[in-house]
Amino acid sequence: MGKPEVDYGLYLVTDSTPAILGDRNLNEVVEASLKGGVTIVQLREKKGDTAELIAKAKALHEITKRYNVPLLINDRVDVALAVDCEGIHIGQDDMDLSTARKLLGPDKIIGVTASTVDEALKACEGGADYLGIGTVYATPTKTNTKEIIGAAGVREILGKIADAGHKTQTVCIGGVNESNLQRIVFQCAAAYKRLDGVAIVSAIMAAQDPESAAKKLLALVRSPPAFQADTRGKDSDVADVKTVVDLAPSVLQRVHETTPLSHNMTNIVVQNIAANVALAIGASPIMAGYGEEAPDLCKLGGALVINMGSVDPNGLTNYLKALKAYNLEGRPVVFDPVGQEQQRGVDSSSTLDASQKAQLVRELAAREKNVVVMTGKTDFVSDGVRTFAIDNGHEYLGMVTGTGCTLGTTISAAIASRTTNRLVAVIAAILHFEIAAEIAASRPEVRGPGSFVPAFLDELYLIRQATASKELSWLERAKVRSVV
Ligand code: 3NM
Repeated sequence: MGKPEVDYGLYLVTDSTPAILGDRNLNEVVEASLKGGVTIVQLREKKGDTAELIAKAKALHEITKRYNVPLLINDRVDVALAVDCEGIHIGQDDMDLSTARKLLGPDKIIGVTASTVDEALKACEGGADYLGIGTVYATPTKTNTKEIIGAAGVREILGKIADAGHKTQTVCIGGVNESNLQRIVFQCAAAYKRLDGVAIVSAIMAAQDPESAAKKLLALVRSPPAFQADTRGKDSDVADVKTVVDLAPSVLQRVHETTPLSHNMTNIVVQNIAANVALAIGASPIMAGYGEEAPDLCKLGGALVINMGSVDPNGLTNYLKALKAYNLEGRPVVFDPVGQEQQRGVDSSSTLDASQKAQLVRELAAREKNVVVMTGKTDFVSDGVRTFAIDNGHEYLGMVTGTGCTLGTTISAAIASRTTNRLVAVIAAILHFEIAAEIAASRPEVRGPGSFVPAFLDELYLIRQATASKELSWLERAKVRSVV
C-alpha cells in the first residue's frame, strides 16, 4: 500500500474543550474545516476513556476519508491502530518514536513535536515523517508548553535539519492565525529549508465560521505574501560602490516625479520637521496616527514610517493596525526603533567598533530578510548580502531634535518610489539627506543648529531640483565604501 503523499499545508489540530469548541459538535466543526480546505487533521483529546476515544476517532475518520485527508491521533498509538487511520503525532513525553514505528509499521505517518535542535535532529534520524515545531508564540490553547521559541527558533531548527541533510517535512505550531501566518512562514524560512505548512487549533476550531476560516488560511498558505514581492530587483547583485552611487539620482528623480505618499506615524517631537523634510524632497507627507485610516492610506502607493519615540499604549495599537494594513498590501515600511538601544542592552552602537557594527547590521538584515540601517558618524547599511559604510553627514544633525528621525521619512519616499532593489533606494536617500546637511552646514549664514534647520530644508530641496535637471555635482561628495 505504501505511505500516502501528505500535504501538510494547513494542518488542523482538534480541541474539544469548551473554551475552544464551545457547545458545538466536533465532527461538524472538523467537516466544515475540511470543506474550507484543511489538508491534514490530528485528533487531539487529552481526556476520555479509551472506548470513547476510539468511537470518536472512528467517526472522525469516516469524515476525513470522504475528503481524502489523513487523520492522525495525538499520542495514542492504540487508538490509531484500532481505527486504522493514517498515523499518529507524538510529543517528547509520549511513547518513543522507535517503539511507535514498530507498533505502527512503515506505512503509517508519525509526527514528532520538537522545540529544540537536538529533539528535531533525533526525530529526523529516527525516521519521523514530519516535525511539529513549536511553540512559536504563546497561546491560550496550550499553556503547558515547554518553550516559546519564536520564528527565530523555528528557523534555527530548519537550518540545522537542512545542514544535516534531512528531508523531513515540517510544520510549526502555536499562536498561528490569519493575521500572522504569512509573516511567520516568511520569517521561519532558513536558507535551504522552509516550512511545509502550519498547524492550527484555535484560529479554525474556535472560529465562528470554520469553513471560511480554513479557506482564508489555506489561501494565505498557498500564496506568497504581498510583502515578499521582489524587493531586490534585476540589479540586486550590484555590489560595487560606483554603480550603487550612480543609481542614486534615478531614485531622487523618481521621488520628484511621482510624489510618493510618506505616511508618518511618528513621535510628537518630529511631526513638523518630518512633514517639511518630506515636502522638500518631493514626497507627499501625511502625519496620520489613527490606525483605522491605514487600510485606505496603504493603497495609495506610498510607504509607512513607524517611529517608536514617545510611543504610548494607544499609539502602539494604532501602529500595529497600520503595520498589518501595509503588510497585507505589500507596501514598504520603515521601522525606526528610537530609544530602543538601552532596553535591548545594545547601547552597543557606541561601544562596538566599525567592523562589529557592520557585522551586526549585516546579520540583522540577513535574519530579518530586510534592509537594516545603523546611523552614526559612519552609517552602515546592509541587505544581508551587501554591506556599505557611508561617511557623509554633519554633526548639526545630532544637535537638532528630530532631524535624525526624518531620515526615516526620506527613506520612506525612496523605497515607496523604488520598490525593487531597496538597498539602492535606501543608500540614495541617505546620500540625499546627509550631503544636504553637509552643504547646509557649510553655508556662511549657518552659525549653529538653529540656522542649520532652514538651510538644511533648502539644500534638500536644491539637491532634488538639481537632480531633476541632471545636475549631479552634489553627488561628488558621496563617501560610500563597501564593507565585508
Ligand atoms: N501544541 P493555537 S502549541 C497543540 O508547542 C499545541 O507543541 C503546541 O494552538 C506545541 O493554534 C499547541 O490555538 C496549541 O495557538 C496551538
